[in-house]
Amino acid sequence: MSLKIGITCYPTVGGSGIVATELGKRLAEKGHEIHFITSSLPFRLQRVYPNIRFHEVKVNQYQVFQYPPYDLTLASKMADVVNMYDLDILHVHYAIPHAVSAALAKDMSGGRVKVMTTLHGTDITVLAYDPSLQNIIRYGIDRSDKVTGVSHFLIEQTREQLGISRPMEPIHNFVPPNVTLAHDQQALRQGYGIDNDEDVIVHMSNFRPVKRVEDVIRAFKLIRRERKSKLLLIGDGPERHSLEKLVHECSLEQDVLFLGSQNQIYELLALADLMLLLSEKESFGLTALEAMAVGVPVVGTDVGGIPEVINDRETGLICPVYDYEAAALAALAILRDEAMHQRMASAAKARAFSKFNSDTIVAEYEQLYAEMLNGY
Ligand code: GMT
Repeated sequence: MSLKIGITCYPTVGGSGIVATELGKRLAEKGHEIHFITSSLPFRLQRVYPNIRFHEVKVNQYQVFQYPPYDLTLASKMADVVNMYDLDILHVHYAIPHAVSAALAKDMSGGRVKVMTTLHGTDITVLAYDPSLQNIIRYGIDRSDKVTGVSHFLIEQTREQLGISRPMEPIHNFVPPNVTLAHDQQALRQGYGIDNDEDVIVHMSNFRPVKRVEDVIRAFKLIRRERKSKLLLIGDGPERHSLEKLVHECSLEQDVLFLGSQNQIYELLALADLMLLLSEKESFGLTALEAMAVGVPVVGTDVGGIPEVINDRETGLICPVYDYEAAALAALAILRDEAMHQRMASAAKARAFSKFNSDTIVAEYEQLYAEMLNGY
């Protein structure tokens, strides 16, 4: 059955926006009518889909408002779109404000539309610790018809942190069933000045303090002592300047490449022999999965949902958070042993496609949509 689905997310760079956009695209390909109700066009949309519409949420600035009321404008826009296009479902990504705006929109539009909220992480692992926000997050979750979280860890955390007992379903993030690379990888390596005998380590994030990119650079410094290698840093964010300073202090300018935010991430990830993801908080770790999808093993920390993505000793290695020396040793163990590296690279790709394949995961969402519409 073809459904009319409104999707709201943070459309700028970030895992939750990527997952929401990719989900919208897959659902559109399966014949559903998708309406993105967001503050700007989701950045991963990239091509035209006749059955995807975009509804921009624009907050007008009136002097009377000390703070622009984005949440209310969003709710009002959601209600408009529900009424105008007769939506079956509002699927919102991130509890606040999106789940709360959706609850209001549902009330405003007569209560028929169903609301699904997908929790992604910082809405729970950071914001739910703030007493001034706990009630509103709990409200958004309780008023949703279905709630999903991107890892078992996140569901547990939500229960513990907010004392929520309602059913919540873990649905993991996903990657496409096959990733095709457009560029000649050898030419790309040369373009970046990577010699044939060099290892390539990659890290990709939004360079926020929780990502511990500093640990990535310190671990790389230790790896670099033993092996000729380059570190590709993909992404941008508040710590970039201080990280560039750190690279300078470590005299690593020749070997650490800041690539900034990028769109063609699979082309870049595929250049790497290994990914480092050393976060102190991570409800899932989409970047690790994206690396695995192109056969790159990952050294990740033992936090949040990372161990649900990386199978320790099979598709990479798990090391203690804040211990960049342990991360460097783990990376060296993989890089030194060609057979182990090959085995982990193949296992990473196989796991990405068997367990986190978009076909399977999107079908899980569709199953929940059907249950929700049937009143389960
Ligand atoms: O990690 C971030 O800072 C961005 C954040 C977001 O809201 O997009 O990512 C969260 O959602 C991603 C997609 O589900 C997950 O892969 C990330 O692990 C999660 N981030 C955190 O939990 C810190």
